[in-house]
Amino acid sequence: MLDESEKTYPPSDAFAGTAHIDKATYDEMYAASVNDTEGFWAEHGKRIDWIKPFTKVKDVNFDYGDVSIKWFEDGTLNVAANCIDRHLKDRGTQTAIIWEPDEDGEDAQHITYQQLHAHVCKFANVLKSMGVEKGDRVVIYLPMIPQAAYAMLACARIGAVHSIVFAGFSPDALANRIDDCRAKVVITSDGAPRGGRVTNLKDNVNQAINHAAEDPQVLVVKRTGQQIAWVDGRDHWLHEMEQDVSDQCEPEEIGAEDPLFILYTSGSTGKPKGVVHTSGGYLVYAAMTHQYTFDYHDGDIFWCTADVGWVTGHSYIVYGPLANGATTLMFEGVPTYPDAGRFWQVCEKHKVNQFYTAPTAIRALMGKGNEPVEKYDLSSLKVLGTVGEPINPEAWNWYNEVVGKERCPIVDTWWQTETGGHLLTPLPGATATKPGSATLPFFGVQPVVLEAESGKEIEETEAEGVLCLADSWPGQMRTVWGDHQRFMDTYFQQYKGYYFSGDGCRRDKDGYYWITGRVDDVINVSGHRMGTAEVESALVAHAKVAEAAVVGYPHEIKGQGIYAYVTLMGGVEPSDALRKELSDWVRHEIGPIAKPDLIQWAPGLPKTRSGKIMRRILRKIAENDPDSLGDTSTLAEPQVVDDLIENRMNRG
Ligand code: 6R9
Repeated sequence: MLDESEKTYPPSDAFAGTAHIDKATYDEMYAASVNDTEGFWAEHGKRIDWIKPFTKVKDVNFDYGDVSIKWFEDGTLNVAANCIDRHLKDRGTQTAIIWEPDEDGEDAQHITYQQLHAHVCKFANVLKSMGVEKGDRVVIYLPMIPQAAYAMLACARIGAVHSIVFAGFSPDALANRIDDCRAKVVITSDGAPRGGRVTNLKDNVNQAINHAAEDPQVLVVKRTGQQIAWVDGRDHWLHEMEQDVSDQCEPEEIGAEDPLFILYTSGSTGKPKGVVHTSGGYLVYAAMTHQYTFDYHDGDIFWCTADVGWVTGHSYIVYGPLANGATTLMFEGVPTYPDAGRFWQVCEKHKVNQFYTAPTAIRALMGKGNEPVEKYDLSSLKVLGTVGEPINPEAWNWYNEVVGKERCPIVDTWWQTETGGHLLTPLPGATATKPGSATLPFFGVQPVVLEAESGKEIEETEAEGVLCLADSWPGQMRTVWGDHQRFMDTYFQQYKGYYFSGDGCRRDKDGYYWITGRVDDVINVSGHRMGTAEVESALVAHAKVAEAAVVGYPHEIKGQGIYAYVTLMGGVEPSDALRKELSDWVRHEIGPIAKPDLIQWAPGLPKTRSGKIMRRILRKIAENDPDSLGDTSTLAEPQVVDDLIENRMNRG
């Protein structure tokens, strides 16, 4: 649990003095944004370039059964032109992307806006030559290399819809996503170096396409030069295809509500959902939050350490920063390779001004002591950000003191794949922060706290319940790819008239929000969302497993770990070797992030008489809190629980 510290950290006068937004401005703009939402966004929608300016601002209906979300709907634009072409006149020779490779011995690259333009145009022409047209889907399965950004922007330029699949996902997970969006092309690389090891990405793609129903073409970026298996006619080298195309490509005119990308994310039930973001509102929101949340100024070097496979990488490595004409740093590696000083070495080397990472990385590095941080000159840093999960005050304090030298405001940004950009966040020149709190809403965002059971809105300032949003904002997801009903069922059914975030929260006497974590069956492992149902279905797909139930438990570094209760098939003997076999199986089925941390053999699972697994009880056992199981009177076989408690894996 977060232990609330009463200590607050107001921005210094010096910081507030030069910031885009100070407290008075925040108060005034926030009031305007909720009192006259249309007027506010009509104005701020102009921060991007429109081919045909919008005349309608907002057309939103949150009523279950009829949900429809449109922003700037009659405007047209091109997202890539906003991220590249419009900067060429004034900052063509400015670095757009700094690329820092996995090995610190390999040279970093500085890609200017002019060069970015040429790369993206060529890439777009290659896609066109492969038959990709406006509205077609392109899956991107790449390491953190500049070509990942080129690929995204190339799709945006021609109006194709990209769907990035994190390179850590397995061939099966990739196959499901290729099939769900019916991808025409998959973009990958021969291999993916990360932390000194290489993943054979092209191999994974070969396997995925073998399993998939779809038969996409494959475009391959040469990254490692390793040997790969090749299918003639289907596979193409990017560098070969680029030889035959021009470095000019006219941007397509795209409707504001045409999809920009699909990004799959885990929910509490079923397969991952394809979250759909559209072009106009998303870009306005990503750009505006990037500028204000990080107080980004021209010439600053911005580094978001996320992978482009997650929404954070979409909004704050690529679209937000580039729409603002920023210099964005893209890092191929991991925080602990070659050693625990890598982040700080990169900050020093590239004079990073804003640094944005996840609590799990902060905790892992905090565990390595202060020395790896203190070795480097971090005086360029101005703002520190966190995202992905609640940050415990201890990690917050370390980040503030050891990394930021108590000079850099910390922005704890709460948002989701579904929200496109920050919803709750401090603005560094405006908001007094409290360690562990995501503080206050961004402009136009109307958070409400509802009683979980009754769904009643809690009017008092101090409140605890589930976090919902009372109205839309331009960066909101529009639908689930191919399944609008599922979109409505997931986000608008339980609490009518609101967008339900799936998170619990508390609002304190100052109106500050404290996220308490998911209230559904989603666990947050190192800031990555994992549906317990997904891990369970992988486990039961193993021939030796009869039944499985998966819950989260507190994990010192990862935030939450994956705890699996497994009932074996009759006659199968439990063993440590089998534990490893099952862990590896899940890793193989979904990917390393889904691998259970603890597996407990369960002769039976606690169920209600109607056969529903009582996860609440399993959670308590996994949290090593068996004394507060609560009401167990509906259990079909109470003795099952005694056995599970007796043999629990997590004794704290
Ligand atoms: C951007 C991103 C979303 C879920 C979200 C919540 C958790 C994200 C947080 C946070 C507390 C923060 N979360 N940021 N919890 N404080 N600052 O992470 O998107 O991968 O979709 O995850 O992550 O539980 O609902 P996504």
